[in-house]
Amino acid sequence: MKILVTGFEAFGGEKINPSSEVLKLLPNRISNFEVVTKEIPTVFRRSLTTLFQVLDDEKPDVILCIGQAGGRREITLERVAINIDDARIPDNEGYQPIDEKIFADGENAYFSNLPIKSMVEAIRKKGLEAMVSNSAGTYVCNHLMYGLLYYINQKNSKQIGGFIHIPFIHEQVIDKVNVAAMDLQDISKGIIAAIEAININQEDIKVTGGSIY
Ligand code: PCA
Repeated sequence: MKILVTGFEAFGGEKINPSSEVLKLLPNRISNFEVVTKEIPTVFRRSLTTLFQVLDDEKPDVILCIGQAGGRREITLERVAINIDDARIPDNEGYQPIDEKIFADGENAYFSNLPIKSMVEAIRKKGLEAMVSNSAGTYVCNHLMYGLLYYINQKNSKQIGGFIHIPFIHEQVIDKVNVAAMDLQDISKGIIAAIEAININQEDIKVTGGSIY
């Protein structure tokens, strides 16, 4: 079986994006998955043309997209992607959509079909903070996750996929006050544990991932 893991290029004035750095630390095999990686541009339109091209070329069984959520403490497993682009800052090509649908013929939202609860638990077992997130935001990460699930839905494919947001790494917060960060090695340990928890034929575990906001 094959898993595609994607990360994003740096954006918003940062020099690096930990989601791309983590790709370099992944082994070629994780449990029974052959691992393929791809860096995605932090650009609304090109993020999806790039992703769809790799999906067509590699035909992975599982797709795990990763992005940076600066300010979050935990590795977060996204539950849902919504059909809206509402950019707080322009993307890397200067485009800043406000309240635009991603796909006119898409659902309002798609749920991740990864076993997010099992993945959270596996990361926690490594001693790292993890939780379910109920919003991937309205920027390029939500756009990519929505596009991925739209693609799977349109093709009626058996692929499973979803999105993980990761915190800043320590190097990124040296000049920031009171902003959470995680060690890059720990993030990669967490991602590997999350991938090991993916079993295509098994239902997710039933534990709470709820939060008030
Ligand atoms: N994070 C951004 C886009 C690229 C990334 O790594 C986001 O959360 O939308």
